[in-house]
Amino acid sequence: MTTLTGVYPFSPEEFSVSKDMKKHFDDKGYIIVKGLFDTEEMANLRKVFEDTDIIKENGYGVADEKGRKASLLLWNQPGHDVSGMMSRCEKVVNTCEDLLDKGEIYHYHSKLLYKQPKNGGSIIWHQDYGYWYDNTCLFPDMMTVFVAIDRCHKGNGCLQLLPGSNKCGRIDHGRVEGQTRADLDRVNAIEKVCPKVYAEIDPGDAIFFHCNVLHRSSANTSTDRRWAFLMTYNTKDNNPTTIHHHASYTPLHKVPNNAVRECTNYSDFSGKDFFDPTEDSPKVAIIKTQLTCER
Ligand SMILES: O=C(O)CCC(=O)C(=O)O
Repeated sequence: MTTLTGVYPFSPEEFSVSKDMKKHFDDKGYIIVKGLFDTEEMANLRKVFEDTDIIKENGYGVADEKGRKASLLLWNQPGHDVSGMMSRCEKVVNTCEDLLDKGEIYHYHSKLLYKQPKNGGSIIWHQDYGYWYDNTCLFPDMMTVFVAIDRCHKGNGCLQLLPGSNKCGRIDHGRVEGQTRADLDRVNAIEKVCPKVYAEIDPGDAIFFHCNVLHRSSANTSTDRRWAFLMTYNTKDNNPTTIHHHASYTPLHKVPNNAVRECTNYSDFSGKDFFDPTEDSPKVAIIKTQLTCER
C-alpha cells in the first residue's frame, strides 16, 4: 500500500508553511496538518452542525454513479458563526495563501459533507477544477481545506487522492448523475503512475489540497459517522468572469486563531448565502441561462 506522505504537525506557537511543506504541496498536490484544530475548537464547530437546524434546513443530496446520495450543505460566504471563524482564521487562510503563492485569496464556498453510518453515497473521481473551470475561473489558482469532524478511515469513506496528479493539468470531466466525473480511462492511467493514498485522519486534522489533484471518497459502509467540513478558496486575481452559484471576489476578513475557540455564535447564519439546488432558485436560473447562451 502506498504510504501517506506530507503529514506535518501543527504547533500553535510557531506554525507557518515550511519549504518542505510548500514543495510537497507543489509536487504532490496536498499536505496534511495534524491537529490544526484541537478538541475544544472541534467541539465548538460541532455545536453549529449538531445543535441547530442548519442541516435540516439546508442539506441536500447529490447522486453518485450508483444513484446513492452523498449529503451536503454548502454556503458561499463564511459568516460569523464558528464555521465562519474557521474559514477566516489565520492558520487556514495564511496557510492557503502561502501554499498557492498567488497573493490574496477569498472564500469561494464551504460545505459540510456528512456521511451517516451505513449511509451516504460516494464522491466520484474529480478535480475540483473540473467543476470550477466550468464556473469561469480561468486559472487553477484555487484550493480546498478538508477538516475531519469525525475520524475518517477507509471504512467510512475517507478522502482518497492521487498524489502528483495535480501536475497533469485539467482532465476532461463529464456529468454522471448529480456529480461531475473525471475521464475514467485517464484516471486509471494516472493512477498507475500516481498511486492512490487513503487520507486516514483524526478529528481536527486538515488536508490542504490543490484544485487539480484527483480525489474521491467511497460510500460509508461502516457503523461510524463521517462528517467533514470543507472550505474552498479562490485567488483575488482569478475572479470568475461570470456570476455563478459560488462567490465572486469578496474581501475575506481574517480573524486571529483564537476566534474559533472564543466564538459563541452557533446559530446566527445570516449572510452565509446557502446554496439552494432547487430548479427555481435564482442562481440555478442564472447558470442555466449562461449554459444556454454558450451553446
Ligand atoms: O468529503 C468528501 O468525501 C469529498 C468531497 C469532495 O471531494 C469535494 O467536495 O470536492
